[in-house]
Amino acid sequence: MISKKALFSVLLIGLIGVAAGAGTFAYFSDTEQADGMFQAGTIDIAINDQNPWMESFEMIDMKPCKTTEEANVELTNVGTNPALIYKHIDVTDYNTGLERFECPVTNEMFSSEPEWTIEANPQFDEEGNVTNVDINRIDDIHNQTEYTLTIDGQQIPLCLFDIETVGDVDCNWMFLGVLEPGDSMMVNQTYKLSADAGNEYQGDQFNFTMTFKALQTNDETTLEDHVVVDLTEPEVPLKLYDTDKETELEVGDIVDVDEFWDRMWLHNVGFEPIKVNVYANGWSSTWDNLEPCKPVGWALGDDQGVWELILVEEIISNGNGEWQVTLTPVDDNGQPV
Ligand SMILES: [Ca+2]
Ligand SMILES: [Ca+2]
Ligand SMILES: [Ca+2]
Repeated sequence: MISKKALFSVLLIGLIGVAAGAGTFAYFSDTEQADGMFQAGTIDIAINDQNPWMESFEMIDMKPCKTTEEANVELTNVGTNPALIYKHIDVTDYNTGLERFECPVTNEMFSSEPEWTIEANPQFDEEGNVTNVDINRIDDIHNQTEYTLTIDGQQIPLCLFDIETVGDVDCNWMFLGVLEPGDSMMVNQTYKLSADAGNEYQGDQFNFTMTFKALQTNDETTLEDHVVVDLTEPEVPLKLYDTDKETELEVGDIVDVDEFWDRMWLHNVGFEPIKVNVYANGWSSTWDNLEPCKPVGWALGDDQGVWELILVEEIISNGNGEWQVTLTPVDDNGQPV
């Protein structure tokens, strides 16, 4: 049995249906339609035409001042989007490396007798027998390995970021630039054992991994902490430092040289070698080929006690990569003496 209320509803709907069908209108119209597809873009790099990258680098028999090994790679953006390119070196392990010499007291292995002599500090009796050793391993050879980075033929002045050795670059993500789809970037790196590396580094070895990462251009968070390698040539490639590179000097600065001798440093922070002439009250000196990141120092002072203060008067370019630094002795009031 249908209730009264339900019956009323059914009737009302029937009536509306009749009303709608009572008049029919025509309208002009047009519809356009296309098939759609959603696909994510890609971020993908290939290195030296390998994707994935399967190379490894082995640098052996390195000696102070001797060999420079290279790790050169060509990075290609094979994805569909521009990508931020980063590089990372991680020193995973360092140790004594070659084991050719056995400590006569502890039987520990060293690379050579000279290395053992330094690291074991042996004591001898009158017959020349080793009586005691005090072993202190010095195997941090990554801190003695000088590192350079060149991108698309431009050497990067890593000294600007306090990076000189592999130890300095270890664990730093470095931003190398943006790579458009299809474009390539040449990244050349050199590894050289420092001229200061003594016998304690004989045969020593470090292992490392080299990683390149590509990120979306709007990704500011994945590698928030990184060093930006600036590829623009600085307007002034020359920096002048006071004693032991502690303080950078600028035009107008006054250096106290009454401590008899004071050291000053010239530092090329540009990409190309430059020529620098330094003038100081009749004295002059020229550095013909000041390499990037190879600071040179000289002693500045006056043993006759006439110069007490030196004004950095001018740092100017003479054009063609030639720079001039003028230093003027001044009195307490900053007036030339
Ligand atoms: Ca890849
Ligand atoms: Ca060793
Ligand atoms: Ca060692």
